[in-house]
Amino acid sequence: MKIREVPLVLAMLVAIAGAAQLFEDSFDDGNADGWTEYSNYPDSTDYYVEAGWYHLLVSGCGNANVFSFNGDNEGTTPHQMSIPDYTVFCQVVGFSPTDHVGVVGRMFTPLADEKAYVLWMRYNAQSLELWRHDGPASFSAIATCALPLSYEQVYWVRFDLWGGLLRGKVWQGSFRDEPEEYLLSAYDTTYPDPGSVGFGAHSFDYATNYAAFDSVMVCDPLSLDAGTWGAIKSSF
Ligand SMILES: [Ca+2]
Ligand SMILES: [Ca+2]
Repeated sequence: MKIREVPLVLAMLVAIAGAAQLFEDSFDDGNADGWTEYSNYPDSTDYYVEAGWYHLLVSGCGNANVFSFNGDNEGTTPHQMSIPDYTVFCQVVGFSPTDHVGVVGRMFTPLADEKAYVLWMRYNAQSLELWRHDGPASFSAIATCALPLSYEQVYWVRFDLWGGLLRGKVWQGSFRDEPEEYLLSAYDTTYPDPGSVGFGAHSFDYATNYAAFDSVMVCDPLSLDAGTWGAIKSSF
């Protein structure tokens, strides 16, 4: 396990960003309370928090997925977001031989309907792809780009859902190393409701799907204008 605990970055961002923050979880309390776990093979899953990272696993099945969902509106199950436009940040690690590790926005309830936007890191295709999921086994790639991806490497992911404008970035290093340019973007208004945020792993083949996540932050885009964001990031 190469991933390590890095609580300082998130703590500082929360302190500095203040109102920007709609939701965050760094899993540093050792649990994933509040998260709703979902898999199409629920009996073959394992979920646990270790060293401040949230691990999700599904093994021994074909075309299997494993996910977990949350949001700042705790009045729903799963928790949903309170507003439809937001930016999701998180840290991601994928483990061999998982095909796909994804960050999810606007996940529709009930979860079994599998309607959402997912920013997929496709380790098998060495690409970043934004898919609109319209139901089990029903999806469309609405933006794609080539992206070298390595197992056990920690990546930061940023996923914007601002109205119909959907954009993604992936980078290595620290939070403040975020590149200015997005890797991909699309315009799609099929799912305008807040839904839940989440993350997970999937493979088409019969495989173990295993990924870990940390430093989840969901921000209000109105607080992420260039000036404010630049000031936050330059301060640590
Ligand atoms: Ca917790
Ligand atoms: Ca953590």
